[in-house]
Amino acid sequence: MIDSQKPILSSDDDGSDKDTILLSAPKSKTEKPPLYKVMLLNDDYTPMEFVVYVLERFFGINHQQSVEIMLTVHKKGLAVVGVFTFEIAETKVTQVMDFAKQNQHPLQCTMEKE
Ligand code: TYC
Repeated sequence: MIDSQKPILSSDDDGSDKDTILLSAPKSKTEKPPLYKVMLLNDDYTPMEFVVYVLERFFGINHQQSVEIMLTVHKKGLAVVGVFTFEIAETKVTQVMDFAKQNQHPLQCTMEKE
């Protein structure tokens, strides 16, 4: 048999799996980042117009949709107002909470992993 046709066998390549190494699949560079839902919670004191303004100013939602979302929170207790990457979600929550505090409203804004 000519050399180039010889099967290449290492010393422990005996068909057992004692020398098997399991590799995890490499992470794709196009993998999506985890996403976070930002939610507004209802309370009995924050004025409806203030919540509408918050949705317009911090979430870029138009007036009509902001009214609808505010009413959903008012009736159901909470609503998702946007989905963002961690840093952006955290920034929105901080901006809303700071703005509510400045205006002495008890409005609560939270985030949760999707
Ligand atoms: N429930 C409030 C009221 O009757 C309105 C409100 C809506 C408060 C949404 C908070 O996230 C909220 N004035």
